[in-house]
Amino acid sequence: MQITQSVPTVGPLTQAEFEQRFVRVGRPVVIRGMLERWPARASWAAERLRTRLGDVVLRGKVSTNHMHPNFLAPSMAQMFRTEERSVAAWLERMLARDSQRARYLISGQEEPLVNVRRGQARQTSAKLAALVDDFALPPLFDESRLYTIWTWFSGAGVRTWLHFDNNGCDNLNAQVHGEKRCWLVPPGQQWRLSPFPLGAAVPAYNCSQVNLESPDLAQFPEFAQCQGWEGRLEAGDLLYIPAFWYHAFEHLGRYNANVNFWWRPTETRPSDVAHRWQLHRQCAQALADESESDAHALDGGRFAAQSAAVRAFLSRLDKLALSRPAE
Ligand SMILES: O=C(O)CCC(=O)C(=O)O
Repeated sequence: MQITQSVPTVGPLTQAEFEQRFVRVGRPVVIRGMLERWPARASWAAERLRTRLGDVVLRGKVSTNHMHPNFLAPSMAQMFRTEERSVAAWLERMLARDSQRARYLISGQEEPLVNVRRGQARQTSAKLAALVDDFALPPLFDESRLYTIWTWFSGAGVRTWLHFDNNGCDNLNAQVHGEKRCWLVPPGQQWRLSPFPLGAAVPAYNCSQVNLESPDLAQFPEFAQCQGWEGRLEAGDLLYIPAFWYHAFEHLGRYNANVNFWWRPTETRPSDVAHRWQLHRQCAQALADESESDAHALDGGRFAAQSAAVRAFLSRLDKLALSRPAE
């Protein structure tokens, strides 16, 4: 991948400025200086978290190496393995002195902090409820559009795999402690990223098959021409990831704590990724008659249960969605 742009860093913004300069045009940005008053900047330090939540048992991710998920692992069970242990035990593993520490990641996928579903009251995790008073919703989007809030805790060396958020939402990711490097890829570049095909055995249709850290260009030659953005998040920064941008992170701090906010955009900006996501959702709904699938469920699995004919049809549509755009 070629890095053609750096994610710009700006100072505090009003909602109107943010909307006009970044959301409307779907451009990423790092916003600095808007989290100064958050108690979490002190109270989510590893030691304080251990004191406050040490005995709370949480489910978290366990990779075979530092990649989350590690799509190079030989089985799906290893790619998506999770385990339960106390927060104190997770922190001990994440802060260990050896490289094993990068095998562990706590994310909201297993325990969302807050969920808001259409027409329903806000649901807060009973286990993590103590954390909700430690931050404020960034005053950059309408609260009525909030979809979900997740927390993320990790040690040094973790890398999350290149993916787009399959909830269709805009995302503000707050770096509370530590540091991260991020890579963002605009939706128009999707055809160069070779996402896992719809209806395939690995249901992660929102993840690239390419290992960003060591791309196999013989298998994915188009990736060499892919044009991406790179950015850096320091403690106190807020990263805006527009809906349908692919993104991946490298966790640089010895201890990293983040909270991120997804909200439903007022309108879906048209893009290759959005169209393919809509195709997936419509097929999923038609097949399973679901009202609203879970935000990050890797729900392609349900296609695998369908007949070979349905899967072949989906895969033909998907090839069209992923083909090289006309010049
Ligand atoms: O922090 C990370 O590694 C992943 C964050 C992410 O994927 C997100 O905010 O959507």
